[in-house]
Amino acid sequence: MRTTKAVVFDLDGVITDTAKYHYLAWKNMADKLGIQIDESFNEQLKGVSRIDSLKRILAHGNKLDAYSPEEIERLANEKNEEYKVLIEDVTAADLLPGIEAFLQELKAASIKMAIGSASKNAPMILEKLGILDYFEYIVDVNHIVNGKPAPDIFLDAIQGLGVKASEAVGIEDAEAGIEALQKAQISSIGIGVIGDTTLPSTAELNISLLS
Ligand code: B16
Ligand code: MG
Repeated sequence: MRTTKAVVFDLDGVITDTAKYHYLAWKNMADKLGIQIDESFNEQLKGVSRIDSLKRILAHGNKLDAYSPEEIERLANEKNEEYKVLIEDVTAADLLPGIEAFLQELKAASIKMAIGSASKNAPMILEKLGILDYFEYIVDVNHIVNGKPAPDIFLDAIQGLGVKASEAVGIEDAEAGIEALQKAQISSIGIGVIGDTTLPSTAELNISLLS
């Protein structure tokens, strides 16, 4: 008898690779602000909210104190407008390997599914990918005070699904996300990052990994 009743998915890096578009938009913003960022710095932004990502970029350029909260909000919106243009053409072809088959497998086994993403664009991206209907609950980060690595996003996800932490498994690609799962006492599958179970890619996801 399986004890896992629910799976909570991160979005970016687990279901689709939008990280490259986040990076492009942040890189353009950083260039405008006269701050150098590269792909290795970008690793720190994975799973981190839009505003916190911008603050990390400003801090990296020693410019955090140079901007008011209103200016930070405006710059974050500007980045998001460019990001939305970059993801305009996302389709089901952009699902990461094995994801659709895994979703079908979980659905057939009546395992509940939720999205625990830091992205405010999550519902729109899921719609473009054609997989919105698999998910019984999508965390609305507009109502979450503390983003990853705080446990709040994942605690909201299991509450939304009506399951206990011990009955859920979370899938994450970012260190901040694995830390959030640990704090929520939800066991983790790490994709390219160390979790309770660690996989090199989404292609290895399958139902037999769930206890
Ligand atoms: P948005 P995840 C995260 O998604 C991304 O990894 C992170 O780079 C991004 O800043 C964050 O969403 C917020 O996204 O600007 O669309 O609200 O990995 O938690 O699915
Ligand atoms: Mg992610």
